[in-house]
Amino acid sequence: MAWSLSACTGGTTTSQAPGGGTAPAAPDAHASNKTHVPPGKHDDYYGFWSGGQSGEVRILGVPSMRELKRIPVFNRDSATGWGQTDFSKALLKGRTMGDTHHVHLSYTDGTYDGRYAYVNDKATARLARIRLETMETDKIVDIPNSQGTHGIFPQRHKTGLVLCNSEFRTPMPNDGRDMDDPKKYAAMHTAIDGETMEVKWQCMVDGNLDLCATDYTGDYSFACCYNSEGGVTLEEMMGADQDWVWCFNLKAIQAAVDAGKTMTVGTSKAPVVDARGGDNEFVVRVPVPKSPHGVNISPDGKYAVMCGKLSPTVTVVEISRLADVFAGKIKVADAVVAQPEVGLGPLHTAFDGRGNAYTSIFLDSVMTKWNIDKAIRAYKGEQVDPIVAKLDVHYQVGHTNASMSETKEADGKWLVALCKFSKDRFLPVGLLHPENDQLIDISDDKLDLIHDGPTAPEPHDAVIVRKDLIKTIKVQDRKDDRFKMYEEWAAKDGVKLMDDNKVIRDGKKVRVYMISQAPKFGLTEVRVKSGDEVQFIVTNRDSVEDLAHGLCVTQHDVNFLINPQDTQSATFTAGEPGVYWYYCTWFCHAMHLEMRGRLIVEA
Ligand code: RUQ
Ligand code: CUA
Repeated sequence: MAWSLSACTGGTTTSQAPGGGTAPAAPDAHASNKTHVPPGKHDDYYGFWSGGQSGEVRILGVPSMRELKRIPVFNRDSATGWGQTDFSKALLKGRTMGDTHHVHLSYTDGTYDGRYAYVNDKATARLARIRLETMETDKIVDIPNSQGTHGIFPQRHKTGLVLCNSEFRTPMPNDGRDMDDPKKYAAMHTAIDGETMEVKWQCMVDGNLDLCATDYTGDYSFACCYNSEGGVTLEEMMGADQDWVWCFNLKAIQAAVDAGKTMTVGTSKAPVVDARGGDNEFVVRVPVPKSPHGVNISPDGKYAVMCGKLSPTVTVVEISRLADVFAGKIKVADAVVAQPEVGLGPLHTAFDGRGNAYTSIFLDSVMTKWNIDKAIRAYKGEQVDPIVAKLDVHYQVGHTNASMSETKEADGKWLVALCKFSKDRFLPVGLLHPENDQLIDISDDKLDLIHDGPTAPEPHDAVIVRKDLIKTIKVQDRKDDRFKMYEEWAAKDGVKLMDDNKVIRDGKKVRVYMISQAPKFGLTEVRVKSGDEVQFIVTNRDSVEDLAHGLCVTQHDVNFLINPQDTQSATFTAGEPGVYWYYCTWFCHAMHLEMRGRLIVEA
């Protein structure tokens, strides 16, 4: 079979107009009612969207698809000062960009526990954590011996490990050895403790690791390998008709770690279990055609669904059979219980909790709804068609997800199709068009496309979370760990953060402790010398919900947000002699414009 792999030329969508152009699909008359959330009313779901090349995470309301917030993670953010405050700089270690693909929330007993969100950085092999009560990034960890950290997934039985895949194979360690010998390259499946954010162990394999999923019991994790060939060029990577999906035996790996049957690689102290050459006690390879991409677990915990990408099929594994595979009682291929044909270019699968799966089909630009049970019966030879419905989406859909689909509480109300191209769907805005995140009603038998959602590039993935599972706080909790750093500085300088306005000179270092309370800063004049290293440590005494202030020091590239009851700080070098106004950047009061003071820089 031959077809075009390019995003913009192929496709069999019914909305394809003759002559290669595209005609917009007919608008659905009742669509607007379903997605409409009236003024002042809330959405039913939080959507957590990764921000792709922006390095951030975004929160949308579902079904309105209104963007509610952008959470800076790996990027520098002018509004909040992320990437500029002392706290965020310590997390980012001088990096200014990231590439977030997969955001997943922490679990307890198979559903979201409302504590954390985790997100990968493919650009620099990092995992970040966001505290959901504040929606702020609180930890970032470097993943050793890894490049292209792509798929991540937290364990679902409790807040346990977060498994992270390195998509790119490299020499091990990557210190200049074996550079021209790709056969010796390897990849790491890394386990990070979701509470402490420490690397617990790494499991080394010789093929690549793409998307990731965990089961519901804590026994297994899965990783797609599209490059079983170990190729370094496109042609080499596409060579084989069959690749595989790795299934990691987490208990066997933990036992090896506990028994000290590990090594270390490079300068990292993390214990490494060597599972190269699998199948072995640590990992088995489920054969999957061809260059598989997504792997998703059904909400009942029974099945892993693996998408073929260059094969029109998805491969379904019955997870309970894996124990017999690891025990050597059955062959790994015997864990496969279905392989329905769903369309050209299947990438990811969502579930409705009613036994149906929804697979995104990139090349065809469709969503395919299919029934898992019927697919299993068809695989056994029964004459049933597992395909329930297909819906054109616009265009070239990547990820898909449904409301609560990644939990045991999948409720089958909403489905999003995260389309990589919008082509003609919106007003043209220059060379790069927005992506198109389409919202689909799946509450009854048909698939009902009801909303086009333009998004800034490129949210790869999203999860849709019932709103009652998320509880945010209104003012900062001063008992939080994050405040220890400031409290220690203040104690050394004999300063009370909530009460004092004080300038401490320490050689060429000047620490400015200052309070903000609408509409005033605690100091209206600060004197320093040109070339001093100046640190502003600002505590917002206001404890009114949403009463934030910002501190911008003009001409000094400094601006950061201070939320109610928060302390934030930033450090900079005082410039040429002169008067530099500092001012509040968040509209906090009728006298907001007057909320300013002078930084007087003396020669
Ligand atoms: S990937 S379009 Cu980064 Cu999740 Cu599949
Ligand atoms: Cu404080 Cu504006």
